[in-house]
Parts: sequence; C-alpha cells; structure tokens
Amino acid sequence: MKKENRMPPGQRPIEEWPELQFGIVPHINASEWKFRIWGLTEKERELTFEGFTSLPQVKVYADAHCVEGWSLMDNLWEGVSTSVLKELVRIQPEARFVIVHCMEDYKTNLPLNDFFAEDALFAIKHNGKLLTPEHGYPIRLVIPKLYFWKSAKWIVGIEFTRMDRSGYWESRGYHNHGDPLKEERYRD
Ligand SMILES: Nc1nc2c(c(=O)[nH]1)N[C@H]1C(S)=C(S)[C@@H](COP(=O)(O)O)O[C@H]1N2
Ligand SMILES: [Mo]
Repeated sequence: MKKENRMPPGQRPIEEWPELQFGIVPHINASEWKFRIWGLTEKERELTFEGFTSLPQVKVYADAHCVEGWSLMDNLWEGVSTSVLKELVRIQPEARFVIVHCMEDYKTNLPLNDFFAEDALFAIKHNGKLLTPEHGYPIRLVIPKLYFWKSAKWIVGIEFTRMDRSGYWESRGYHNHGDPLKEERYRD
C-alpha cells in the first residue's frame, strides 16, 4: 500500500528519526544483559544476549507512529518474533496481558493478542544496522499496530499477568490501548 494511504489519521511523516524517552539513555553492555520471562508461566526463564540472538530471526517492514503526531515510515526491523516466547515457556491459560519491563523502570502494558500479533518482534536491527543506544540497544520491542510508546526500548523482561496494569505513559494520561487507526491517543 502507498505511504499516503497507510498514514493513520492526524499523523505526518518525518524524515529524521527522533529520539524520545523519559530519563537517561542507558548504555547497556550486551554481555551483561539478561532477559527474564516470568509471571503466569510454568517456569521462569532467563536468556542472555547470546541466547536471544541465536533464536530464529524474522524481518518486519513497518511504519512507526508516535502519539505526538510524527510517523517514521518504511522501517525494516530484524529480530525475534514475540511468538517465539510461546516455545520458550509454557504460558498459563489465565494469562491475558503482558507487562513489558525495561531499564530505568519504563513499563508498558499490552493485551496478549497485541503482544503476539504477527508483526510484533523483539528488534535487534533497524534498516540493516544494530540499534544505537538511543534507540534501544541491545533489544527493543516493536509493536507496529500500536502507537510507538508501546515499542519499549532497552527491554529486560516480559511478565505475563491475568490483570492489566498500566505502564509508564498509560498511568500518565495516555490511552491504555493505543491503536493509531482509532486515534486512541489519550485517556478521556
Ligand atoms: N524504555 C523506554 N522505551 C520507550 C520510551 C521510554 O521513555 N523508555 N519512550 C517511548 C516513546 S513515547 C516513543 S515515541 C518511542 C521513541 O523511540 P525512539 O527514541 O527510538 O524514536 O519509544 C518508546 N519506548
Ligand atoms: Mo512517544
């Protein structure tokens, strides 16, 4: 589909990739980075960067829409599909949400079906290059179908829960879900 026709309402394209976060940019040493999967899983699981990058990889071509109105179009993300977690841990049937945990205590929350969307991935590369520290090195989540604040940078873990729990922006006025096509920007 042509770019013009893919643009959600109220968004404008931007050429340079902006850098946005609250607080500092953590400079993470990949050899010390750990990724933990816990909550409503039969067993907890911890992965190193090496373990993570040896998982099967996918490429996803997608646009990124920030709630503030800019869209970075035509990104090629490479990394590990979120669905791979279904093979790494046994998720209990009561699980309905995920809480995404990051460095610096950033969190975001998603229903399970958005987290496991076909195009959702843990990105390691953007347009052929490793992510820079500013954009989430070593790994960021990318959820193309929701506003970009759900695409959490510097992730350190995924928690499966039965109840929803607002994340950083979701408890500071942003919409709980964040679908750009429905303009779910802010809480009423
Ligand atoms: N860990 C973390 N992830 C985050 C944020 C943040 O503050 N901390 N900000 C979010 C917001 S509001 C946006 S718009 C995008 C910006 O990503 P970028 O800096 O790579 O453009 O990251 C999202 N992921
Ligand atoms: Mo944002």
